[in-house]
Amino acid sequence: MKTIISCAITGAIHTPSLSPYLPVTPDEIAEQSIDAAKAGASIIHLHARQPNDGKPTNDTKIFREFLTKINSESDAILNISTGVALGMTLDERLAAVKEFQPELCSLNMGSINFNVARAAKADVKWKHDWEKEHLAKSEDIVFRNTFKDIDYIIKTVSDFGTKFEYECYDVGHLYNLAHFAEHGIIKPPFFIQFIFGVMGGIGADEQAFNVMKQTADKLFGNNYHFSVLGAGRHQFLIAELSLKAGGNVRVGLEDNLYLDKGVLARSNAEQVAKVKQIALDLGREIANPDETRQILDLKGKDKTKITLS
Ligand code: KMH
Ligand code: ZN
Repeated sequence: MKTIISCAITGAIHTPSLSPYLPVTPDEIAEQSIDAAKAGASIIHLHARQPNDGKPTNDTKIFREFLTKINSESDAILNISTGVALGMTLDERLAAVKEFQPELCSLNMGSINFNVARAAKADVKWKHDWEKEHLAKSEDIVFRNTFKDIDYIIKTVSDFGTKFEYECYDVGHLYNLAHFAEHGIIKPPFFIQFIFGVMGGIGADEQAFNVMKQTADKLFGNNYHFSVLGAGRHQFLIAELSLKAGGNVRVGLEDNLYLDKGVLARSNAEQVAKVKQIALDLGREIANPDETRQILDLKGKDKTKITLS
């Protein structure tokens, strides 16, 4: 099976002062997405930010600006977050997916205390008032994804034919996913993102990888495809484990600002190029967007509502 590379372009975790290369405006997000696709990513995972200060937003006008631009210049699969940002209501989180009905959207498979408070202690000059507080307060926020919330997102989104990137931060989340599968609420093939190294979830090492993989094999047999995401410095180590085991990978500045120890990535495309080379060196081939659509059984770009108005 060919390798699917996903790239998560900007997210809602990192803040602009942590890296000058984090894309913030719609033009920056579009440009880095197009370049990441050219570098080998077939899936582009997207959040939006306010252009003036980089604060995460669910504003669909801002989403429209970059979604249409990426769509006109790239054939990549656009994947819109339903996590959006800590502290938003479920309906706020679903606004963009409802409006644009993309081929893919994220679905977070459990509640966690997604703690990035350590980053508030970074030795940087903060450009915007909101940044430090945004990071610091995460140690006391539950990223809420109850069974009822998950069910609500599935019911809302399934009418659009949008499929999911199932975000699993710990082993229990795989069992949560199995619950929805067993009740026929979701249908295979399941595209599962194993997430390692987010504080509040499982750690990022080989043993953790094996636990997630073995548990998913037990629960989903041949009915799933896995990808991995290692947060921060764990990104490429975890990617390599997945590639060796026949899996897929997600990189991007959403989850890691660096290319190497102490070296900031100057773009998302740099990280895509690096992971693509690791994959090629391991003898893996890279899936293009249409091959990825086939593997994940996606509805196709023409069936989304990503239009100019
Ligand atoms: N940043 C990832 C660890 C979402 O957008 O719904 C999780 C994520 C969630 O990408
Ligand atoms: Zn995300």
